[in-house]
Amino acid sequence: MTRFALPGLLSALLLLPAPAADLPADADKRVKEYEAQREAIRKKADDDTAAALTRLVADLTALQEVYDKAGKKDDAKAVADRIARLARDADRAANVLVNGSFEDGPGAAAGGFVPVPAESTDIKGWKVTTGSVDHISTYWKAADGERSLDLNGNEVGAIAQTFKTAKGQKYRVTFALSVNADSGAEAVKVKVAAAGKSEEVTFVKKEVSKENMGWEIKAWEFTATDDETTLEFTSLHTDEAFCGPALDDVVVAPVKK
Ligand SMILES: [Ca+2]
Ligand SMILES: [Ca+2]
Repeated sequence: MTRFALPGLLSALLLLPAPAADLPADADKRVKEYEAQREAIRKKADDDTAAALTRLVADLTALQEVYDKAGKKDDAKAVADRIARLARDADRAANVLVNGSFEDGPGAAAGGFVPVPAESTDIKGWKVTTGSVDHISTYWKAADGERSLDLNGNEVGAIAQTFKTAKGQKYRVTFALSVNADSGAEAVKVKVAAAGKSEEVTFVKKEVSKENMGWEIKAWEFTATDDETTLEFTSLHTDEAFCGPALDDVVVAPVKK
């Protein structure tokens, strides 16, 4: 073994890439040109894809209205759900939320959930703002990952997260909604609110079980009025104390024009 072979051998043994040799300036300039070009191509592809999605969402929204007016409620609902899923999948990489899927929290308890009271920040990134919520682990199957929420912990609850926003920018909120499988209600409502606007979103209970929660993806938009925005989900289900709307997989991303 010569002394010149040693560094290469060590790199191989340690599975480290051999360091690139310093390039002369003219060659380095040419490589950097290529890298800039590559980034521009990627950005254009991203922008074109986002624009195509925006057109698709507009077309599907128009179709949804047609089905709605024709009284074809199931078709309208199926189209709305697909719009939300397409938007969520496109937005996921740009999610501005921390822990939007509630995976980081108090974790598993004997009963498969942990009640989290008002003022608590035990669910990373979020603050319980009213009543209590349950951080669900094994009690039912999450929409995404292993954890989700019951927005009625031991009573009607609410949870909020504050994040940086660009004033005047439109943001899309998508989230998975269901209902506590133990609920006897025919439907539950949640209020989603941000930047002084809010909407009541309903989940109609059909054949919901702990194994198959029938999660629906909902979409809502708001325009930021400040450089910080608070998004809040509030249970409007006051008929039952312990069973409320189930929430998971919250994604917030700027809407590209
Ligand atoms: Ca989750
Ligand atoms: Ca509960």
